Amino acid sequence: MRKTIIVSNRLPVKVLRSATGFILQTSEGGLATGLGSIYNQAGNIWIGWPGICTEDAAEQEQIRLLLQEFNLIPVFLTKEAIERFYEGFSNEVIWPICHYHPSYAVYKEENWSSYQQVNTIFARQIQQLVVAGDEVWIHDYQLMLLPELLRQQNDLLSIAYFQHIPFPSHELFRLIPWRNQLLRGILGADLIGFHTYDDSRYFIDACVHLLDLKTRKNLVKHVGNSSYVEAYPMGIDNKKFERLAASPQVIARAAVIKAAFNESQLILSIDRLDYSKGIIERIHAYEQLLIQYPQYKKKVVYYMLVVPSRDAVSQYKILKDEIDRLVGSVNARYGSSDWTPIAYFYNTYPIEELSALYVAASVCLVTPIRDGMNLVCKEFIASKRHGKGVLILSELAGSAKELIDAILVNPCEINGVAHAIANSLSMPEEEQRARLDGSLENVSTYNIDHWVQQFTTRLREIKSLQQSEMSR
Ligand code: GDG
Repeated sequence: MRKTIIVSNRLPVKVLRSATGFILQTSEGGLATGLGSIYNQAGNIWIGWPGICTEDAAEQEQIRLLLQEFNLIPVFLTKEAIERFYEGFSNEVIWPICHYHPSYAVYKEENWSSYQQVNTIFARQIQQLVVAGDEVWIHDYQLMLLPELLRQQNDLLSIAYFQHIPFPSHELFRLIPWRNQLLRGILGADLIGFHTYDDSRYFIDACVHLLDLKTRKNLVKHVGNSSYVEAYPMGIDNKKFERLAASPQVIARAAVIKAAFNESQLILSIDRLDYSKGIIERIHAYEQLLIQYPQYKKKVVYYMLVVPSRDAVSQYKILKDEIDRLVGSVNARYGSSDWTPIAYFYNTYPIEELSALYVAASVCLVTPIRDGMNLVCKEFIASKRHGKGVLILSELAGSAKELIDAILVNPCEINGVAHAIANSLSMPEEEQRARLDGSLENVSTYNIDHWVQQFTTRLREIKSLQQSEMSR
């Protein structure tokens, strides 16, 4: 029987040491939920790094057994590999280039070697598990070389690659010294997916300009294979966020949060610590709101949750210091003994707390400089089936292509964002509801199940198309 293998850098669980051995911490992320419908089925599996480094064979065996009953298979990586392949190459070359920050890219041969090695480790492990006809769905930019490595080993696999981050213009991608190997790596897949049509076009352009390949519409032709390159905007588990938002516990918690801020209107942002998320620009925009619309002083609070991420990478440490400094400066300059303009938290919260924040917020500010999709804005919308609220969304987030009823802004236009916040704070309730309903329709229809369904159906369609072409 044909099986499906999901592959990602990280498994949807984290293995933690406990007093008696190891325990699993499950991920509540949308991807884990959506793909649950696949890997939880008997015979299917998910392969990835379990979030812990150990070179002890007995410990590895213990972890393997622990994961096995959830259809999860660990790929063990050394600390050095995590530093070079993950932090050094994935997050210091591919991430900044794909997010239009070329000056943050650090090109080191040893990190590139590690990236190749880790992709090869994944390929070897998968090779032991697959048979002809199986489907392999590879997730994200840490594994760009994997499709081709698998294709070389087994021509009869159905291989799909989905990239969760943007794909940049070929003029940027060409800066990467190993750009052609990366492109060829991805092209091992039969189906290549991005969140937006633009990203898919940029990828096709890169294949034309950098590899000199021929294309026909969304089909890229190359030696031995051809790949379909298409857009699949990812959705969320909307029902989960609707359910949470309607639960008495979350409603009560939202009331407590609002009371803690003297019933001020809350402006909310939630991002991982990342320079692509536009956090610095957003603080400047909020400061402009306080300068240009002083009537909002003591009437609003900017609740800013920054989730710790990649703090071993130097650019992230610098960003964290800059945020700390800027928040301190705004609070010191505009605050008073009875009002702190920015409530800033550097923490990870349980999903119930996020839900309470979505419910309590009057405005949700999602203003990345670049974002493949951005799920926070969709979660905010799903949490607003009842009640009111306004979403301010960067036109540079993939989600802006779908959530056209949000207030769309250019995150670098600081005054524009400040005006958008002011307009949102005073927006009539009927307009808020109409905009929310428009977005809700999108978020509910194109949810995570729809995304998984569309993508996997298309992969099967492409495979049977290829088979009928071969038999002709
Ligand atoms: C990448 C792409 C693309 C945040 N804080 C907490 C927490 N979260 C959850 C949110 C949301 C997720 O993390 C963040 O997703 P985003 O889409 O906003 O951003 P990235 O992490 O950069 O994700 C992005 C995504 O992949 C999917 O393809 O949209 O463009 O960059 O779900 O709710 N969850 C919990 N506690 C927190 O404190 N439990």
